[in-house]
Amino acid sequence: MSGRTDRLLALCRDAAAQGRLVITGHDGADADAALSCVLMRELLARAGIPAQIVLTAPDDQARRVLARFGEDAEVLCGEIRRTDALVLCDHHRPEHAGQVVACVDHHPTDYPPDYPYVQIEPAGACTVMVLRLLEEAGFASGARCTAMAVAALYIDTVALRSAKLPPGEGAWARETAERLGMDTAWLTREGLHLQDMSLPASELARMGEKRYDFGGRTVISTCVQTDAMTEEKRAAILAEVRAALDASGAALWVFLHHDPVAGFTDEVDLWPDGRMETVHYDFVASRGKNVMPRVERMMRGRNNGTAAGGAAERD
Ligand SMILES: [Mn+2]
Repeated sequence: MSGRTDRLLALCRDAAAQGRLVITGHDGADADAALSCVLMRELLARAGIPAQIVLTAPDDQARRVLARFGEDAEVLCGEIRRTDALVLCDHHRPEHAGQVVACVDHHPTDYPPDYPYVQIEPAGACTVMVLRLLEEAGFASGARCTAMAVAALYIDTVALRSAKLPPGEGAWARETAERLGMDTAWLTREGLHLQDMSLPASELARMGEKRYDFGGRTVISTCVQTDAMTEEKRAAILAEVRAALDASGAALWVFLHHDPVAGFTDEVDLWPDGRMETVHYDFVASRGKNVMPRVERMMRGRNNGTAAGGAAERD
């Protein structure tokens, strides 16, 4: 048992003694959010702490991946109550009422939250962080938990291609997948998550949607992974993003186009005043590691509510 797992488990034990302890991922839970909740439930269960997973609107991929591991997404869905104590996985800003006891996350921020237990570290997948906590707490992680962490890693890092993958984690994932006889072709397909570009632009514009609150300003981000973007399609998608931004009242919309085959990311920032700025990365950028920390600094760094600014404010 390490100092931090002692502390985490003691906090969770206290919270569970006083009411319902809920483990949750971000809204529109992706595979990593869902799997990290499953491993967190495992950690707490091994320590004899009752807790329940509550997911909100898990995406299709999360549902598929959960099913592969014998977990029914429907059973894990529900509503978070004001009186719940919360353990946040794969995010660090609560999206629902409730008292946050702990967060375990791999989205770096210059503005960490102030909960009794905060663990935000660079990692390819949050599920890997929770796997390490299981091991640190002295519980054998077992093939099933390890396989869930490997699957989350493939899926959360564009099949081990994303810049957020720390050194060594890709090799660990490949070796472990091999050792456990996992279906790496399936993992790679899920990880690349190449979008069906025949979908309407209005749908492509909303893929992978996440909302952020940066000091009271709402930022929305969506992303498409494809090796088949055309100029025409891109213009149509950006027109839909522009319309969605206008309807949303958000302060900024960050649209990401990842091409995992050619190995680049284009970030398009759309502002309510009509400006549009593109940042090109000559690698598959990570929304959590490369994009949003800079956007957060940019949004929080503004000292008044005007929409002015842009390139000069960026670092
Ligand atoms: Mn994640």
